[in-house]
Amino acid sequence: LIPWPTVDFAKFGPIERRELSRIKKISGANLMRNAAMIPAVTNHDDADVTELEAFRVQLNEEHAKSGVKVTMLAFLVKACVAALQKFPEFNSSLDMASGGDALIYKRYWNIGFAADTPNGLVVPVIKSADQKGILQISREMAELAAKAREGKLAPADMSGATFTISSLGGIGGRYFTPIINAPEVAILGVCKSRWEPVWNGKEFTPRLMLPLSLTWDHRVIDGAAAARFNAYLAQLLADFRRILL
Ligand code: CAO
Repeated sequence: LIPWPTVDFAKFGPIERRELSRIKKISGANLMRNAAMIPAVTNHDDADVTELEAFRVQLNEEHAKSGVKVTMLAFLVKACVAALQKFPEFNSSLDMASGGDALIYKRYWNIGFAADTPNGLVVPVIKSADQKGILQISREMAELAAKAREGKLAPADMSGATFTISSLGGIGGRYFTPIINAPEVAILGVCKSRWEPVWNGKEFTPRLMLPLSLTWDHRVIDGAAAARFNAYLAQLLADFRRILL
């Protein structure tokens, strides 16, 4: 590689130098390794969450006094666990002890979620998400996100993830290409849902569509499997009863 350009910016105008936060220094090195070393591809899709959003609003009305806010992210965690169970290679890691010649399939489902904090990005983990309900996941997420903002996450809160979700749904955007959190082999990026006219065979109807972006490690996963994973995830989000099948 040719050397990084060094420019004396002060020659062109006033400047100010600020040290990167500790979190940014650590995550930057990890992101650079993961972006450079993983042959990553991203598939984009949309999920019809019209009914799910209505259900979420209804749940929040029913639990208004409990102090728990049910979020779309909690449903995504549960739907991802079901998709990871159906497509187990997405919940695996390359066995680097053997030079990457085998896959280690994890029979536990711990879901990391990217949390934005004043000091940078951290990824707390919902442990054993397969064994938890939507209300418990929502409660734990709120607690972990609060700890993250206060800089109080312990290393154990941020370790052991088998898959990560990065949601920009509360902020905006359409699609993005998240970087895989090694040694995981895939990550789901989620953006803000919006009302769109969708053709139902007879007419256009207004549907709430959630943009999904799945980035996957091409050493482990093929494009067809990624498209199936996204399609299944979208099916679950469109009709959450399917999670029982
Ligand atoms: N579509 C539309 N609206 C959405 C949505 C979606 N996909 N996801 C959340 N929202 C809404 C919520 O319903 C909420 O609305 P109300 O305040 O009206 O109820 C609002 O957006 C804010 O949501 P939130 O951000 O507080 O909650 P969350 O569960 O969606 O996210 C957390 C929690 C911790 C993930 C989030 O605060 C955060 O840090 N996001 C940034 C993650 C990030 O930086 N990712 C990029 C990593 S790569 O650099």
